[in-house]
Amino acid sequence: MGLMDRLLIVSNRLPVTVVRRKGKIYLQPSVGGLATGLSSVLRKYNTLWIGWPGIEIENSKEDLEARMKSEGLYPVHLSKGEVNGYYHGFCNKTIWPLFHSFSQYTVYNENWWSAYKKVNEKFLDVITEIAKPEDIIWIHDYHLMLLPNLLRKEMPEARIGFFLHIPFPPFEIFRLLPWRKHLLEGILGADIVGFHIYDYVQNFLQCVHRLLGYEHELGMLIVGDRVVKVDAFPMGIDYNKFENIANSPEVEEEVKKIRKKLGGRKIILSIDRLDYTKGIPLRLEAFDTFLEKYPEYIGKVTFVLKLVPSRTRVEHYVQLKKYIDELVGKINGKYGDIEWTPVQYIYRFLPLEKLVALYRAADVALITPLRDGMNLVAKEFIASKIDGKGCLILSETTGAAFELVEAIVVNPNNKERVAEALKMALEMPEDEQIQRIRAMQERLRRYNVEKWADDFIQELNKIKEVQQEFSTKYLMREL
Ligand code: GDG
Repeated sequence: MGLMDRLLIVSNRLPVTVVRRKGKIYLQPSVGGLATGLSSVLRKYNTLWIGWPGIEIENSKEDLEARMKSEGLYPVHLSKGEVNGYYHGFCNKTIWPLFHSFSQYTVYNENWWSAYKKVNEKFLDVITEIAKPEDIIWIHDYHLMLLPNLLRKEMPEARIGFFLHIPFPPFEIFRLLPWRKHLLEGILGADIVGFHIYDYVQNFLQCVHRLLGYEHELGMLIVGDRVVKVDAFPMGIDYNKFENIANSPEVEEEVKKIRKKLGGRKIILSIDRLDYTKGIPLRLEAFDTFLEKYPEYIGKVTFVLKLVPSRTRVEHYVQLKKYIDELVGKINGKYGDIEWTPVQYIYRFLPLEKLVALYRAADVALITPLRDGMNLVAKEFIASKIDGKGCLILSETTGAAFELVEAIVVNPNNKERVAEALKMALEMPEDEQIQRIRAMQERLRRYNVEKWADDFIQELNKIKEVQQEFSTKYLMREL
């Protein structure tokens, strides 16, 4: 692979957002997400990015379009109606809940499905305009599950990879979807299909078997005359970035400030997007159970609950926010006094330096999603612990739990057990903390985000070779 290889990254959002202020239009880097995680990887390739710029406009201004293209950004413009049906509807209210096994929250709506199909086709149009046969095309996530096959039909020889960032649900859940076969066929247009962990790979292969009848061999499927490989690629983080920020004098200062402000008490930390999959109410209840069960900790420990607003237009999220506000108030009312607030609640996006300072200042990270494709927060916490001190409590229903085996792994529904885990974490001898954290750091440093992307692309290239061999054999058999 040469330096000039072109990599086309296709994802719902571009790494920039177009914002309209006082009638003028600006480009603003999108915060968090794929873009920041991948920035170090992307420098290695000649990367173009295709995605929605985050603003609902039918016709883009030409100068803006030109500016974006000069930076390798190719916008897919969506109308208000499309954004509603495809994004707020099908992605956020159908796929997101169902794939996280929240089938009771899942809404099935034929119009949203139509919008989803239409938007996937719009992405196709933008790609076919720019893609060349030798390009590597990497499609990301649940917003674009139809795209691999749409693209395959237009460009039969293309090199296409698909990676899903969220869990792939078990057959019993996936089968509930009226459009289940279309989605599987859509994904199978890729040459390589990647998931965070083997459980999702197994689920996917089982669905493919039960719904489409394809048997696999070691994760290889034969779809028509193509070989498709399905495999696990646990996503890593930009380890050096977190380590470096954690090491900076500014963060050092900030850590001291945080500790001082919290009166030198032990700090329990959690960081999430405000989402029902993250198990936030149960976590607060577990903290309540902890204080009830071990009253010696009253006044001695502060729980910093750091949330970012997310999908504030979806009713379930609005209700959840209200419920969390109430629970925080209830716990603070029950135990707090003038000098001590048990739960310190932050509901906004913080600059990365502040986030890393929180990671460093915390004694315990309490990360207990009900279901989470991977969970990068757990990995970032470990990377930021430059002195090796601290303890991670992680729920077994996250992808990250399969790698971070030195964490205290819990079932998030078991409040008693989470309360015990908190006690154990707060009382863990320092040498044991260091031993556990160093072991996890070793692994995360090696399998970082760069390695993850390299692995994925390498596998994609390999499978292309296997396909060529396969089609030669196939041809010979026919002769
Ligand atoms: C999806 C899957 C999978 C959070 N608050 C702030 C902030 N963040 C950053 C964190 C972290 C990211 O947001 C959250 O990533 P997670 O992986 O924890 O969770 P999701 O957003 O649900 O991501 C997940 C992931 O995709 C990748 O495949 O792991 O399972 O659901 O990087 O640091 N960043 C800043 N300020 C904040 O206040 N700067």
